[in-house]
Amino acid sequence: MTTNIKLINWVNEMTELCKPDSVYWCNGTDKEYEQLTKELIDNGTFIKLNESIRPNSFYCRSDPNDVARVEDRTFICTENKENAGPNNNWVAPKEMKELLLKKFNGSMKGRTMYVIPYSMGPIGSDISQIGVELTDSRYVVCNMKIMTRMGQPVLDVLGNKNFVHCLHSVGAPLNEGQKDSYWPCNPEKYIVHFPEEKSIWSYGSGYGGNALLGKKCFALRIASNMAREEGWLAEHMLIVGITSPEGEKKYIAAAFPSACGKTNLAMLTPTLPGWKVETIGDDIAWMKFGEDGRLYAINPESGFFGVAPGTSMDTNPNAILSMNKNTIFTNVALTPHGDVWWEGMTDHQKPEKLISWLGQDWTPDSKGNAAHPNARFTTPAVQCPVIDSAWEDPKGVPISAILFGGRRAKVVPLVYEALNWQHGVFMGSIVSSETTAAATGKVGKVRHDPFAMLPFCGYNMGDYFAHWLSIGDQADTSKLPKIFYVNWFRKDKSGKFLWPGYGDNIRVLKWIFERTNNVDSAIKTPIGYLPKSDAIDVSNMDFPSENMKEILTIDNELWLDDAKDIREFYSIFGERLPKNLLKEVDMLEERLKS
Ligand code: GTP
Ligand code: SPV
Ligand code: MN
Repeated sequence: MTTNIKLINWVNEMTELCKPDSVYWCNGTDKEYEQLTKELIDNGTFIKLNESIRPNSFYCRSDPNDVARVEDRTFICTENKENAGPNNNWVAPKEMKELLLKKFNGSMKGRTMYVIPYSMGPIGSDISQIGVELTDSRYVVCNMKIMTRMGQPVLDVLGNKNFVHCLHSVGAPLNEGQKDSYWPCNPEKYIVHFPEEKSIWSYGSGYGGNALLGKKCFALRIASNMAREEGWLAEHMLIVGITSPEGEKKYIAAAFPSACGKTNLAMLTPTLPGWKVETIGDDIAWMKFGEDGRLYAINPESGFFGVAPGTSMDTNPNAILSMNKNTIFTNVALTPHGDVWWEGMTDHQKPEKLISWLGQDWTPDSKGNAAHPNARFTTPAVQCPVIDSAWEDPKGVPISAILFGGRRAKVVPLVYEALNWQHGVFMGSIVSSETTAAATGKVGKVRHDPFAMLPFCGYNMGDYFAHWLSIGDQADTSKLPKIFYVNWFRKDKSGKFLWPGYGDNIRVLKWIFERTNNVDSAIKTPIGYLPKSDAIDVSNMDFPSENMKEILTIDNELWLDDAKDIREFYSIFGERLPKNLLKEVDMLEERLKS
């Protein structure tokens, strides 16, 4: 329990507004989780998976219209529209509050309102932040139990301090006697942030980043505002430890857009002998300067909410092994033995008759996918076989390199390195990537997604670029991470991936690792440093040298087209775009033309 008056008053006010039948304060115990999963089974939301195959795990289908983040329904409500920027949907706070008060009025009727105190980051660490989510979804409580540290221990460290107020309702009140849906939600959705008062109001969706408010809403959109005010970074990045055969260990962070390979890189199984990769986090990094002047990163989450399709013992065995117990699966397919299946899980073996994510009979001859492309597993990070021993270290881990990347079938080479910090910030700002199923809307369309933060930066992206530049200005340059850009997704003319990716990405990481030790293995090109022709280790792999040449080739004409496109993209930020980034485009063009 708590004596925090702010919290008690807020819970009372929101109870009055949302009118739930009852209020329940989550204590975070396993017993509580057991009770909630039982209720979810009774409601038809969860199906218990076969205990002898996958202990304490659950299968869940969402409403087919509530399967991913809704970017067009996501809002940043600042007093001044300019502060939200062209990268965000904006409505004036007063107007939005009025609208939301109407939506939330009685929105929890017939349901329980759960109070979830949670910590992003290890409980009690200086770097950690506390939020409280009020929700009428048991599914959300169960996922928050895995994804965050939650319950009574958080209230104990919160004491009388303030916290991020997170209100969530699926927007499906129940009349007396009305039977609940297996996945209650509302066709009208609002994912709303008030960065100035540090609060989040989410209405209508029960899925992923729309509803688990600690993740994108808090740890990125609200935290990016805090980070800017306080001089640190809240980023859409994985964090990974890499140890060389000589026993030298370094940590790197990498920002790729949603469904572009963070979880896979975070727990990669190296195909190069002697190299070791260990996981700190797979989605979000909070980075601050340490006393030694280096950037240190923590993973604010305690679980993985990972993309299921494409995950197999071949591509990501550590993910498969992480989810062998205590896991929630959403929108995958169900096997006759009470286990789960998805596209890409068993490439050597056709699945038997399944029940699809839509609840229909499915065989390999059926139309459509068995699992939704954005089907996900929610699993505790501690279960990852290669979790790093420092993953909960409140100091964080020192970062030696920062990678940016995206899905680009053409133009962008396998890897290149920034000339300096400012050029690296430029590289982050020009990330563009084909859209994926992680958000609703068209898939496969190339769009600008600077720093993989387009949907997650909680303020004007022009100011965000300036913040990144200022991080470089504050620092001792020799201690800053080196910046790289990678692209695992180059395709040949027939549309096949040129680079095998996954475990073979260690070969690129090896080059990056060596470059952070200033090994002379690069040539200067107009876009940055590229690996010398034989610098990427292709030992014990069948990779034609023509292919290597192709994925390391720069076509100046295509890059000049890209530069034009970058100028156009930059223009939307007007005065807020740092002049030094425009200078970087000028210099890029000059180098490409000379
Ligand atoms: P979010 O959780 O949405 O932020 O996604 P993510 O960035 O963690 O992406 P994830 O690692 O889950 O990968 C998304 C999809 O890309 C999966 O279907 C993977 O199989 C595929 N993928 C990941 N890495 C590679 C790679 O190196 N090459 C290829 N071709 N595909 C990859
Ligand atoms: C992403 O879309 O980047 C995710 C999934 O990590 S969600 O939590 O739904 O945002
Ligand atoms: Mn993500």
